[in-house]
Amino acid sequence: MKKFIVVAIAIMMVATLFAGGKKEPAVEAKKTITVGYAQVGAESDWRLANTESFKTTFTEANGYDLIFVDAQQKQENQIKAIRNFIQQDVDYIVVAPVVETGWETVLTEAKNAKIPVILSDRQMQVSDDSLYLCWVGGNFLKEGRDGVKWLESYLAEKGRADEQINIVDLQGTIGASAQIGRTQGIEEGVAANANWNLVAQQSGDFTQDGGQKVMEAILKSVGADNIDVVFAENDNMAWGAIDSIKAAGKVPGKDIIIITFDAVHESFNRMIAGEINCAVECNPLHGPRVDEIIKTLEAGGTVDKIMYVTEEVFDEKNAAARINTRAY
Ligand code: GZL
Repeated sequence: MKKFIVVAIAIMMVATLFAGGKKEPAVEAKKTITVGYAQVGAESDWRLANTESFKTTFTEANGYDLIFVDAQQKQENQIKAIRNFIQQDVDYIVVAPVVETGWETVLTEAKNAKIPVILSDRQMQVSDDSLYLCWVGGNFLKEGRDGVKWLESYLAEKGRADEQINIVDLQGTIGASAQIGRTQGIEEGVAANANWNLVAQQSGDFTQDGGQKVMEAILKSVGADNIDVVFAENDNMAWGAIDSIKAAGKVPGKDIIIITFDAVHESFNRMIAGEINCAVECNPLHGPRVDEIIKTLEAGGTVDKIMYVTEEVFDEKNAAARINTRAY
């Protein structure tokens, strides 16, 4: 019996040795995906949150090598960045196009180099939409319409539905999707309400300084007493406009209704403080969305051409309840 056990143990040891010595299949090293990202700039708090969302998603740990370029709101810088990405033969090019037109040539160069282009945030107008793979972002026309809907119900609630309402539209960067869509929504609202008058419309380029300076000039030309509502096509312009409104001796949120777009954290603070009446959300957290698109493609899947993100409307009534649920 003992002999048998000894032999059995010897056989097990030899088997283990061979099993242990079996050539393990080489574990394929995970491929690092190189992504070139041509960002608009750093013009607003929304943009900073958008950039942060990409930088915290496209990390080495998540399998990426991110080449990030801040184009300082200049299309020629974005085009130069895209050409550099092509030269570096990146796996994907991601662009948040500062304006919608002027991209055909450089997108054709990317197509010829067989590098897929993913659009995030703003859109491009191209004759051949095969020049980009897909787009993910906010529905800017709906945002504009939602702001108008909110104003209609707010005025009705205050018994001002039939009053003459003088409106200022502080536009974003002219030609940017967010400006085109929000402006259209606002202009539709003015056309649909005979007692609404668009007394001034000018671009503040999505910056706080731009909002402050343009609003200051409009207050002088139109007269602070002749303005009932300001639509600011992003938060930073709203905050700048509020400084000018205060300097003109008016109370923002009371004397002049303020409706803004983006709804970043600071605008929640200002809604709670009563300076902003309504903030229409435009969600900037596109990093994980683009990551999911790329991972789907890498796994051989397909993605929709146009993907809108869901967005809400916040105002002085729900801001306090929602501020702590906000991620940016
Ligand atoms: C909207 C984005 C706009 C924001 C601004 O998706 O393109 O650009 O509304 C930002 O704050 O500057």
